[in-house]
Amino acid sequence: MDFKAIIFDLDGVICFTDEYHYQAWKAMADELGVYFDRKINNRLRGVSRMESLDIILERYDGELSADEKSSLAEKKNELYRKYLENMSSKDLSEEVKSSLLELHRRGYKLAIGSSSKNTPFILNQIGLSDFFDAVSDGNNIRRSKPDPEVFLKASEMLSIPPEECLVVEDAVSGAKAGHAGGMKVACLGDASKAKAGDYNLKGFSDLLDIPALSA
Ligand code: B16
Ligand code: MG
Repeated sequence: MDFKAIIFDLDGVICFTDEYHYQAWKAMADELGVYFDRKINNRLRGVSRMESLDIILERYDGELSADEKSSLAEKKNELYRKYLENMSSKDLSEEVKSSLLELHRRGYKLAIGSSSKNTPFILNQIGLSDFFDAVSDGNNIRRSKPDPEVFLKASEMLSIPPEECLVVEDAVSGAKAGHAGGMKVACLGDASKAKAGDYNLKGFSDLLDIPALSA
C-alpha cells in the first residue's frame, strides 16, 4: 500500500543535537564523578531524558532519591537548552529542507514523532515551527520509544491509520517503536547500519526514491 503520511523523528533525522546532549550529560556525569563516554552516549539515542539518566547512573556507586534524580535531569536540561540557543535555520541542512518541501509538494502529510520534550523549542530554532501537519513529542506521551505511543499519537493527530504512515528514524529503539505501531520504517544513521528498517537509507534525500512515496 502507498503511504499517505510520513512521521519523522527529530534528533538525528531532521537535525543533530546529539553533541549538545553529550556535552550536557558529560558535564553532569563529571560533576557526579561517573564515567561517561561517547559510546555510552550512543545508547541514549531516542531514549527519554529520565531513562537516559538511568543508563548513565548504571556506573554510579550509590543510591539517589527520585528528587535527586529529577534535579540532576533538570540541571542537564538547563545546560542542554543553553546549547540549543545557538541553533538557527543554518542547522537545517539544504538536503533535509528541499526533501521536506518536495514530499509536501507530492501531497504527503508530514509529522514529527520525537521523544524530546524540547521539540517545540528546537523546531522554533531551526525555523520549522509551523511546517508540520502534526507534532507528537515527549510532552504528550507516557511511554517512550520503543513503545509506539509517540507515533500512534502522530497518526491519530493526522487522522491517517498507522499502516498508511511511514516512520523515519535514526535509532534502533525508534525503528522498533514504528514497527510495534504497525508502521513501515525508513532508517538513517545508526539504525540504517543495523538494518533495523524496511528501508535502510544512506541519506535523507533517498526518501524521494522510495517507490511508495512517488510523486
Ligand atoms: P529531551 P528523538 C530524543 O529525541 C533524543 O534522541 C534522546 O537522546 C533524548 O534523550 C530524548 O529525545 C529526550 O530529549 O531531554 O530533550 O526531552 O531522537 O526522539 O527526536
Ligand atoms: Mg533520533
